[in-house]
Amino acid sequence: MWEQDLQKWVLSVGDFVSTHFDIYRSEFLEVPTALLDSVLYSLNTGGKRFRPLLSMIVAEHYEADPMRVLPWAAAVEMIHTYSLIHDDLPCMDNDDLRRGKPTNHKVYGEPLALLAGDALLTEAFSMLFKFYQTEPGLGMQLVEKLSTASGLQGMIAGQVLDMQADHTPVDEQALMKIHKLKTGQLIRVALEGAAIACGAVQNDVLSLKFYGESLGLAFQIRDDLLDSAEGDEDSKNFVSLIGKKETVALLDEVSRKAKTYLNKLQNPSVKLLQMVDYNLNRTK
Ligand code: GRG
Repeated sequence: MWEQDLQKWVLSVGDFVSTHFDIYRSEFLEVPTALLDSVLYSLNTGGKRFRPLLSMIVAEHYEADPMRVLPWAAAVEMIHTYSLIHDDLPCMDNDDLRRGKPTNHKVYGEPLALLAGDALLTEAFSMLFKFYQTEPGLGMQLVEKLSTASGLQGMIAGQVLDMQADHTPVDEQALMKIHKLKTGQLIRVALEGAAIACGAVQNDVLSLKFYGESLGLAFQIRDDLLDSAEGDEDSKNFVSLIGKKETVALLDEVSRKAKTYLNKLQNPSVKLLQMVDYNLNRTK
């Protein structure tokens, strides 16, 4: 039932990002149609919108005007989408399918897919400028949060460590570090940035940040369990490293930790608690 309740945010985020790019189609004719098609293909091919959903639940929690957070949520989703397009490229994972559909480069070719990812990365920050320029202090803070989480110290660092782990075997601690950076940072910042945009008290911002860090790790552990169940398990999967039973126990422990941070919020959030359970039970 609560998932149906959240479906409106899934649709809103889709509409919001689509409108953003469609404006280029109608008003800025120098933007090539093929580029917009490639960008929108990946933005709108059945992603779960897990990160923007978290942002919008935070907006609900603080009873904020959705438009205060929606551009932030969309910017995070744009960064996430770019990372998937680039991750699928032949020079990275060389994947043919994503979400059960041909990957961006399989449809649009490698050069355009690369550039669609670049455009999404750049446009995410343009989105922040467009919607938060009237509050420059907030806007700059959001730019700092998103660039740090997705860049050199965040997601990209995690991706590089992940690549290096193809040649040098990792232990459990090293794998956790990779996932905290590669997957966890963007999930964490989706929550933290939304709390900042809503003007949450500092203690709440911190609690949501720590909740996000644990949830981000839990998200990746659940992903490893799902990959393993599908026979898609490499040496960097928690299941191959520590075993299935231990991975399930680790997921349980990290999920419980995420919930403890929610207890520290000024007001409880049932929906954020449910997102931990959603991750525990998700099948895709
Ligand atoms: C910039 C090349 C490059 C990589 C950055 C995030 C990342 C590193 C690569 C993406 C590939 C990947 C498998 C990352 C692990 C995180 C993860 C499980 C991503 C999938 O996220 P979901 O399940 O995706 O939220 P949907 O399809 O629902 O949008």
